[in-house]
Amino acid sequence: ITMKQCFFAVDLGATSGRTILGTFTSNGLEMEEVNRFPNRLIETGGHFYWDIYELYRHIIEGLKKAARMEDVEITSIGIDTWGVDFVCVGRDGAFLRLPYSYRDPHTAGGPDAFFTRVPRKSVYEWTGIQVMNFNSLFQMDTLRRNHDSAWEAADKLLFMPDALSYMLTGEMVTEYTIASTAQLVNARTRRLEDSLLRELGLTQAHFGRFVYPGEKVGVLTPEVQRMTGLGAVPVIAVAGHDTASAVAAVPAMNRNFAYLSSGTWSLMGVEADVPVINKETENLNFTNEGGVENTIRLLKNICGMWLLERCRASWEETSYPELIAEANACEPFRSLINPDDPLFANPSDMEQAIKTYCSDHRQSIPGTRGQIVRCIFESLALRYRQVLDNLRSLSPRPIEALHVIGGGSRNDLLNQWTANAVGIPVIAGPSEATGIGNVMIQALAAGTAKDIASMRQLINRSIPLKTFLPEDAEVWDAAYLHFKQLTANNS
Ligand code: LFR
Repeated sequence: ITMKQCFFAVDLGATSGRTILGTFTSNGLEMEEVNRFPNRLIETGGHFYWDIYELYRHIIEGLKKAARMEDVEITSIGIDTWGVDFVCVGRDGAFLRLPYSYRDPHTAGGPDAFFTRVPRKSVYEWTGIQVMNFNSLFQMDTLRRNHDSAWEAADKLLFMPDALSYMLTGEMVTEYTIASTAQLVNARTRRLEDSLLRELGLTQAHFGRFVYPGEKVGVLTPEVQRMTGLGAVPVIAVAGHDTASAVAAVPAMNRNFAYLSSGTWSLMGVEADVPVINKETENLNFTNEGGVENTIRLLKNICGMWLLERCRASWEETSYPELIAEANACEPFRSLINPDDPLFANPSDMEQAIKTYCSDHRQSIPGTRGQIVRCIFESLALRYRQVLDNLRSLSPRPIEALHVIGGGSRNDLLNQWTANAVGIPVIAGPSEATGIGNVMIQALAAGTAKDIASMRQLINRSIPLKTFLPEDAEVWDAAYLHFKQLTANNS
């Protein structure tokens, strides 16, 4: 029997996780899901945590299942996750507490507290990272100020993908793309910035070996080998940040595009060759996160499907097609929200938060589920236009198309509205971009693939994409004027 050379991708989002086997065949890239599981916030004692042990258990289950598959040989394993969160590790190598979730409100006011000691301007000039309360820099500074016991006992800090690779291999690394989300990496030197570490009472020794996408972390420990039935399979540091993996998998044939990575968050941006750090990007709070092949992801976080995911949780998880159909049947532009209003960061009742916003802004209050969903989608499409308008002036290249990737790219209605709002073609897919990007970096490391550009073309050929052309320009222009007034004081 000939064995298939497979790459095992672990892709963890803030709402769900999955493991996938990726194989290069004569038809291009084939992806097969191994297991899928929810990832939930755990609220206790006034804080929100992630259960990293539960995530690990699901990964082990996935590996076990893959090990039992016929004709499958796992060449390597790669892990990507959401950004910014980290684990404190004690001197004996044990985790000191479950990692805090970036949705924990303990970082409220964190940036301003930090900027009393280091000017905001310097932090932005070094890192190029958008200021958001939950960046690891401010999470860490909050723990430091609060004399958090895990923080005070920590010998090492591991970002989520690196912490999971450590559980599989026993080796500690700090991977560049995930570290860049921390706001601790200098965008130009592409290393941890000492001036920032010092303010937190840290040194480089508090972190694992610094690696770039494609470097080997280690091999499965004997313990993991025994549990899974696999051999000493290597674990590769992929682009550990899920968004970096997703952007690697944009199926673009040239570089004149913007992307929208659509999941719990909507990340909209362009690919740049060097950091774009200037007054304008600082004022508009655009970020310069580390990408694959030395690229920079110049982008902005937009609150994305989180708005709907949270509503759905109180609607007995009604299916997306059903909710989309209900939205489509409602009156257009009845009420709009600013998706990035702090009200929506982590409300106990999202539906109520949306109603409150509409009433505070003297608009019709959405009453039905369809009206709520319509309000979310129309507002997102208009917010995409606003951010894309800003991107056009910041981008080093013209923007001729918008590639929508990730789970949200399966939403035809939102894709069409996005095209209507932004006025350029929207190309939707692949929905599993993050997993594909993860596999791509492993393939590069194994020498199965040459570079990102050629793999993007391969994805373009092997995965069906849908194109949406702009329609109804006048109606959307009018709605956009209204949206701009609503959001006049935010960037
Ligand atoms: C998307 C993402 C974003 C990051 C946010 C929080 O999954 O990684 O890029 O800003 O989650 O970590």
